[in-house]
Amino acid sequence: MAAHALLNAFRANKPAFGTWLTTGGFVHARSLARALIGTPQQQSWIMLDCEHGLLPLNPAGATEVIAAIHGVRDGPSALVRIPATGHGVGNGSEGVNWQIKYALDAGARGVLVPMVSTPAQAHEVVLSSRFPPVGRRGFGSPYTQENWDIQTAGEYLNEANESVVVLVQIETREGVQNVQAIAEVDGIDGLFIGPYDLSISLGYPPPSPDPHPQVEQVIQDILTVAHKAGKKCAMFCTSGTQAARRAAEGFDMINVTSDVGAMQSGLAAEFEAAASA
Ligand code: 3PY
Ligand code: MG
Repeated sequence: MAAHALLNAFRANKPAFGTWLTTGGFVHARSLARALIGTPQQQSWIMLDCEHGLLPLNPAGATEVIAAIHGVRDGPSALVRIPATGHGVGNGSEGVNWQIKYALDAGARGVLVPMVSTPAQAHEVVLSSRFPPVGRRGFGSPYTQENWDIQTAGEYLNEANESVVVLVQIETREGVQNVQAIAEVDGIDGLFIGPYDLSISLGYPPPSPDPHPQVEQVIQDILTVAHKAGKKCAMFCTSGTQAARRAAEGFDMINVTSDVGAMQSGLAAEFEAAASA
């Protein structure tokens, strides 16, 4: 089986901590993926944010960044958040379908689809992410297996349906109303809570840094529903302190920081230390 730190953590029922990647470039992604190698901390995944980040989804852009991450021995799983949202499904937009194809053909170990609000939208995500007979993903990329470090396209075909992680974001009012039915869709591996969109769609201010208490209640309910349906639940955090709390609450997958956030807070800490001399 190809290296897949996120899936290993899921299977071991251990919290999978990860990082948001918001800017492109091979060297930048490689540096991020290597950052914790040789330390006791494990970065289980890196999310290429092609929704709000400045990363191109086109095959060369995503493929090179995924290759940079997967070239690190014992490194994190590269995942892609696609630009299209669940709202496009069934509304004449093919975005979700072809963007999942680009991300997975580029070798991503999983996909995250923003703003999935109905079980029908979640089912479309599964169909686009899984090969037949489970779904209707097309087969034929000449490159994907290279980015999975396996030899042949046939081996990839055998492994992909079991190993590709399919996540949908719960972050709309309608998504909250339908959360149980979404969690029960076969082929969805987990629900990923976006606390910023969730807050504003429910009429509350964005987290600063923690969510409003009413939103917090909804977050805890989503966690319960996901686990009752036998699915993983993921949470977006912006600091290690928040992430530790979410892990203690039972979240399975937790964002700790972003490339830009880590750079800025690292600079701030070092300059503060320098100025104190
Ligand atoms: C949100 O909080 O809305 C997110 O999508 C997190 O990335
Ligand atoms: Mg969002």
